[in-house]
Amino acid sequence: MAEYKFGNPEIVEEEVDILIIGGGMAACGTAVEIPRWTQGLDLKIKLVDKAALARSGAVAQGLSAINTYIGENDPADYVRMVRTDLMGIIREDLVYDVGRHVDSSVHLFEEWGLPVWKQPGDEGKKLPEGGKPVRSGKWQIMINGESYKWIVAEAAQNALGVDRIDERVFVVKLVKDKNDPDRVAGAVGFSVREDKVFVYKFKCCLVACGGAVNVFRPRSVGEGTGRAWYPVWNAGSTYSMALEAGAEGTMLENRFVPARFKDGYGPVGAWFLLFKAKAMNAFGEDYQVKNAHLLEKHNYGNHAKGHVMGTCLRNHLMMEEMRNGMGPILMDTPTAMAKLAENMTPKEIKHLEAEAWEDFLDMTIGQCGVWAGENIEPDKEMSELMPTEPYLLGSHAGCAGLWVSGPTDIPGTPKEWSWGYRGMTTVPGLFTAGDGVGASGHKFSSGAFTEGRFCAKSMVKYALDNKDFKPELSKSVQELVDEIYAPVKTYLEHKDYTTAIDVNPHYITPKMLQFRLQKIMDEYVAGVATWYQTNAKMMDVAEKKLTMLKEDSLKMRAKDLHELLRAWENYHRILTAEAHMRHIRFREETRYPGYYYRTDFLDLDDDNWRVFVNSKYNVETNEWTLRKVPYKQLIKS
Ligand code: SFD
Ligand code: AMP
Repeated sequence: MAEYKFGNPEIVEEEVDILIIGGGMAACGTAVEIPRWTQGLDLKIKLVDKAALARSGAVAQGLSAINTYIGENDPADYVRMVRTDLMGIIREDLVYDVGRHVDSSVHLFEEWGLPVWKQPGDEGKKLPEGGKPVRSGKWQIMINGESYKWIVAEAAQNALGVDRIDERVFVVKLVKDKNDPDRVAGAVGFSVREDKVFVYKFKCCLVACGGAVNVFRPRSVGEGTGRAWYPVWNAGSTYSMALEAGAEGTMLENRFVPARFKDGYGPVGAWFLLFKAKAMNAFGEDYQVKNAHLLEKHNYGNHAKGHVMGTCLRNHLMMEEMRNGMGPILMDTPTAMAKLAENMTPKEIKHLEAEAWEDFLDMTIGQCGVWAGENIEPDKEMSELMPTEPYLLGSHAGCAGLWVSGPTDIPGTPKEWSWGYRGMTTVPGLFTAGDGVGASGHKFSSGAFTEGRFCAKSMVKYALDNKDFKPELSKSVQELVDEIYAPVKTYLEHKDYTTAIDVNPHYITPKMLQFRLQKIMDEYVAGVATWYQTNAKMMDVAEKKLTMLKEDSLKMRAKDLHELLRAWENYHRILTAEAHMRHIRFREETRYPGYYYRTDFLDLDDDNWRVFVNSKYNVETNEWTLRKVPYKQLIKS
């Protein structure tokens, strides 16, 4: 086979006013909203996505529910639910802001053609016309969502126009301004299809590249290693690029360990909430009842009362069974379906069966593959549940992310939570949304999109307020290109040293490096290998190993564009992993049992730790600074 030749990239330079980095739910929200604020203005805008907009990000496969729709509920209650779920520490200003605006986003989705399930008699009636949705839970509504991302992306594309979208360009780093080192002025990336480097200059940008997946060793092995619950192609770019640019991170100790249908990673929400299924241990015992007393230990239960049992606490009760050898944990799908079918006609029963399959066909097709491959008929046989490897994210039942400026009109909000433009990080000109925003989980697809809309408005304002700002990059274009293509150079220089392409003392393959990262995180930073347990000593070892890994990452090779992508994804993962480890080590308590345990500080300690943990990274000196930031309750209990 002819060797693929590359290594001398064409350089594409472009100056815009606003750059949108990412093409997921949040970025599409920005794209859709931005024309509303730029009418009659001569602002240049560009959206750049590492993949194809129509199927990029977490919603690539579609979804079967929209998990945040307030409807008849009170946004203040939404804040109470999120606060309880995330163990008492959230930015209530941010969460409330999402709550009061999110429904209008869902109405847009429906207007664009997303089928929202309706109550009998209300079919054909849109939500704003009073059509009552089928709720799976208090906050969630059911959709036929296989084409959810297509629909949203099409609206984004129509709003911006195809010329203002660069697809298949992976952004590697942000570049500071030459004259004002506090602010960002550019971004640099490369095409994953052609030998091309893109250098953008801008007045401001949105970084909305989703959360971080494959930082930890996944449960899936061999050819299934690419399988995960969250999107494998979101590699922590949001966190690493922003942290390197000097943005303050918040709650990066938090993670999400979802309980999922084993091996296929099928979500459980619809089964628990809509189909009313129960989960049990292998001996038929309801572990939530059996282990309820565990909540009294270590003060975990302090935050379990009131509005919802926190997702991590549900995990905690389940994991106790697994640790004690009482597994497998089973989701009783047959009983749930039989109960629902009690008063149904045969035709309705068929429809119910179809819905059970569709829940996964719409968003996690792999789960249907597992059912089909293992001859599991969900109405006849139970399915195993399993807690997955940890993910870092800020939009689902987790709150890792960046510290952003909030709304100004919510009574009691500390002044220092709002420093100018809604959604801007602590770096002037750098905005984020969706998984990027920390301390405000449970936004899901609709909330992420809504946060993107907030940023559209504030970025336009920022661009106009800084009309005379002329971005100049702190590094030359050639320096940036050399940096990005360094793994290619490493490969080309050394490839002939050995006869086996993957074995070479001068380089490491991105795949091997990823294995190393995942092993470190799994074994020392509370991955599945230790049942999510760690302590300060283990993290000291992790620090040493991560430092060496970071050094070695400069020796990653890229024999083609695919490997160049993998190399930079891994680089983003390493920085994200380091932030996560340092935050966990700083927080000397176990705030999220079921997500991770500090075995040296097993108690939840509200007196000392009901605070945000914020961090800053200095890319020049490689130093981290962590600090506590007081939590403030804005919505009364
Ligand atoms: O069932 C770069 N989510 C669910 N949300 C719901 O509302 N309902 C559900 O049913 C949900 N469930 C669910 C969900 C996700 C997944 C994977 C499954 C099931 C299987 C969560 C939402 O999807 C999630 O909250 C939002 O999508 C978050 O939005 P955002 O914009 O923060 O992230 P994104 O959509 O993944 O987009 C990221 C984009 O960035 C691009 N990108 N581009 C350029 N350069 C780089 N370096 C980049 N790195 C990444 C990506 O291509 C993408 O466009 S359930 O479990 O509850
Ligand atoms: P999941 O499918 O697990 O991603 O969850 C989808 C939605 O249902 C999210 O809003 C979850 O918080 C919620 N959810 C999932 N399982 C439960 C449960 N057992 N009790 C309450 N809410 C749940």
